[in-house]
Amino acid sequence: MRLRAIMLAAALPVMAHADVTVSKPWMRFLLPNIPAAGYMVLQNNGNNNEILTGAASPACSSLMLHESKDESGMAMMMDVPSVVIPAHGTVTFAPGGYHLMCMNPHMKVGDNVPVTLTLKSNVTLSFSAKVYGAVTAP
Ligand SMILES: [Cu+2]
Repeated sequence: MRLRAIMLAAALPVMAHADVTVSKPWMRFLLPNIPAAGYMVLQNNGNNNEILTGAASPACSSLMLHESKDESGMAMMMDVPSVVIPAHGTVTFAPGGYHLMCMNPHMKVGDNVPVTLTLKSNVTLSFSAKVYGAVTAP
């Protein structure tokens, strides 16, 4: 029974821990010398705010929390130290907004890249993100 439970868990594309779930994870990869970007939806089903504080992937030399902003017509991108996932709320990482920035990406289109997110509560969320190219996106 125990083995069966483990196999079922491994078959799920997205893992849930604590009260936060990750859905629709994907990466956009262009070229090895251009940072790749990671996107997903974080949902907090709990009664308390959760705070995303970091991300990591073996496919990236570092994986940072970034936010794109449009400042008077200029597309800007900045590091963000943390992202609040409000109680009973969602935060969407999507092109033009929050994203994971993958430095020195080691991946190719079609790969499934392991990603781990860390919450301030020390909970980690591990999942795999499918890699898409410039044109194709889910
Ligand atoms: Cu960025």
